[in-house]
Amino acid sequence: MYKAVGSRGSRVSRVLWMLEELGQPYEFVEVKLRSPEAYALNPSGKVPILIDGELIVTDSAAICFYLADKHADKGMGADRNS
Ligand SMILES: N[C@@H](CCC(=O)N[C@@H](CS)C(=O)NCC(=O)O)C(=O)O
Repeated sequence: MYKAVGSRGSRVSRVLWMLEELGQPYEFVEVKLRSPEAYALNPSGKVPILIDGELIVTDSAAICFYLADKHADKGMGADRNS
């Protein structure tokens, strides 16, 4: 299951919205900005952070593109053929 890491009111809401739109189950892991928990996952200490198994993806836009590509069947990504 995906883990969406962030603090309430942060850009993690973009990731949660994307996961909801894709119908993917996820766990919201609340961490404070620039906390030891955030730094452990992202050298900048910033959120949001997506954990997908062994993979860690940071930056809300990158996370949304990653999810859109991974779940291309849901039609949330760019149509690179047009
Ligand atoms: N471009 C990044 C920006 C990430 C970012 O600045 N996140 C804020 C929370 S919304 C943060 O962690 N701020 C902590 C800081 O800059 O010290 C993204 O879209 O994810």
